[in-house]
Amino acid sequence: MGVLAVALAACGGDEGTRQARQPTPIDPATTGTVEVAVRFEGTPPAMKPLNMSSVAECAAAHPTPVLAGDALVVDGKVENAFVWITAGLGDLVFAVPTTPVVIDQVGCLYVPRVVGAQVGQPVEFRNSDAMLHNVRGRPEHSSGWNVSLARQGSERTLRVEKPEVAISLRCDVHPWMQGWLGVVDHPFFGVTGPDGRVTLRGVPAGTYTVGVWHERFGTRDATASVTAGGSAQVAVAFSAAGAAN
Ligand SMILES: [Cu+2]
Repeated sequence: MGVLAVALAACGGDEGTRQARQPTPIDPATTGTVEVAVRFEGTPPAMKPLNMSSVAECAAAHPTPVLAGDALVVDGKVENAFVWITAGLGDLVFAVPTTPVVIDQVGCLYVPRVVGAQVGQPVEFRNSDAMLHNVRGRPEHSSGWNVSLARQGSERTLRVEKPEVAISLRCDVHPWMQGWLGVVDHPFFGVTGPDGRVTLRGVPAGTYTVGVWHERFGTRDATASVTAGGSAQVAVAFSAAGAAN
């Protein structure tokens, strides 16, 4: 029995070591911000109306037609683009937030549609609908999942092990449901709002590559040079030539 106890303790120790990596101390006075503006040049592609007629309770949740939500552009400002630092952070280690990122299911839609999380951060799937949903995630670099949220108020929390932008979220019951989860190993990420903008705060002074991902428009890279107390402006544009239809 003594041998078994030692073996189990060793396993637990390995796990603990990885999670106990000490965050690199960063003096806030040495950091700046990156302000990213994402635009679409030209006429954005149309969004198809979702056909929920096969499931009456989903259709009943929407008195007016619902568009797919996969190409939200107003006055050239792109909503729901995922923005993150893709290179330049070197060996810096960052604390993993314990506050969960919440992805709800409301009216047979993911809310929000596009969301970011850090590696190891709790990601909570919630069902606010009165009907069953499942959430199927098939990342390429981490373990996949298929969780069932049978009742209103059901919730399930998981953690993604490796960075990946972006992981597709689907529901087998309602084939129009589509969400996206961007996972990175640092805190410098965000999703553009209706103003097409994301602000990354507390970025150590340095030069970085900033990635922008959009589910239909593709990806773009830009360079940002951050100075202590400064604000680096980054403008990224998609165009009709690069958009998937
Ligand atoms: Cu569903």
